[in-house]
Amino acid sequence: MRVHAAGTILNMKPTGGIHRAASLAVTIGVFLIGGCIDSGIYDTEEGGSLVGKLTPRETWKVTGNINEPDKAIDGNLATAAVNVEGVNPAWLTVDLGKQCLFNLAVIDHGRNQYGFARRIAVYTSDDGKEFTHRHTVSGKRRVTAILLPHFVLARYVRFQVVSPGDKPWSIAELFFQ
Ligand SMILES: [Ca+2]
Repeated sequence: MRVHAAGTILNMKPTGGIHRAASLAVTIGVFLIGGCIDSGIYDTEEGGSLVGKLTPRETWKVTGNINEPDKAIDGNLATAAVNVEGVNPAWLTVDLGKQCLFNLAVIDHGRNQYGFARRIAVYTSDDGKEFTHRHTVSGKRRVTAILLPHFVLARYVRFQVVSPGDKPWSIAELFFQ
């Protein structure tokens, strides 16, 4: 029994070490690539947002077929990019300025709390031309948080309405982590 117990311990030690090393490597990788910039997640200067930052919002660019797409990234929750009636499918693409690793995208609908799409799809791209579908989820009142099934390394993120909601799609601000 003693030998067996000792063997178990000996077997466990290297495994644990490998796991710790792998975990450390992932942590370092996420820190170096994923953050793009090092920032506190609970940053009161960002209006108390619970979501971290990838690249400075001021460096982002946005395009889309909805009204005033710039309002989706102006750092002001009181302003919003709003879908024009009859535009279908509505979409919005954010250029983060450089490739970042992330697995969470958040659409804050701001004052138009019912301005969520019934179904919303997320695509990503490295060059802004070829996009890959990453996930489709149901929109939510007030805030639609989209947790991607896998981490994605990408520079461009496109949100596209699959099924419109009762109110015009409204994006007060976008967040990524
Ligand atoms: Ca805004």
